[in-house]
Amino acid sequence: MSGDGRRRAKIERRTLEVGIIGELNIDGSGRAKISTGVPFFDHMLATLAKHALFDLELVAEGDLKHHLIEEVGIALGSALDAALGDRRGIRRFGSALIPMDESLASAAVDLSGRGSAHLNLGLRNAIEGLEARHLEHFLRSLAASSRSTIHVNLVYGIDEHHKAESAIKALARALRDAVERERGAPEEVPSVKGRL
Ligand SMILES: [Mn+2]
Repeated sequence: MSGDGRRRAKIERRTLEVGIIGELNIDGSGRAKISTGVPFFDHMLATLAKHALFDLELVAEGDLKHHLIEEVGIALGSALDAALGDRRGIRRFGSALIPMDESLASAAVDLSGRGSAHLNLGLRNAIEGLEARHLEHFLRSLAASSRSTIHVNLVYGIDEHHKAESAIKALARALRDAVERERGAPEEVPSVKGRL
C-alpha cells in the first residue's frame, strides 16, 4: 500500500520472449493506458480495468501473440496479488451477471489464495485476431498468479465480440466487489483459517 492508502503495485516482467512494464492501482477509478500490440486484447484489458475500477498502465512487447497474452496474465495477476497484500479487510468474494446486447455472462471470484480458473466462454471464432484459447490462457494465467478462484460462464450469446466483452465485464464487476474493503471488518482476514 502507498502513503495515500491506495493499494497498488508495479508491473514488471521480462523474459527472453516478452517485456512488460506498468502499474496497477486497485483503488483507482477505471483509467487505463494499455498497449500490447493486439488491439482487441487492449480493448479487453481496458474494459477489465474500467469496470473493476482499477487504474492500469501496461505496455507489453513480445515475439509471439501466445507468449505475450500469457505473460500479461501472469504480470497482471502478480501485481493484483501484490496490491492485495495479506488480503486483510477485503470482501474476498464477488459475482456478477452482465449482458452485452444479446450475450449474457456470469462471473464469480474468490480471492482465495488458491489459483484456478473454470471457464466456459462459448467462443467459436477468433475476434480481431484474438483466439478463444488466447483469452482462456490469459484468464488461467491471471487466476494462477493472482491466487484467485475464477469462474466465468457464458450463459448465451451470438456475436463473438459481445460474448467476450460480456465475460470480461462480468469478471471485472466480480473483481471490483471482491477487492473492496469490508467496512464491518477492516482488520480481519476473511477466512476461518486466519490467512489467505
Ligand atoms: Mn467492444
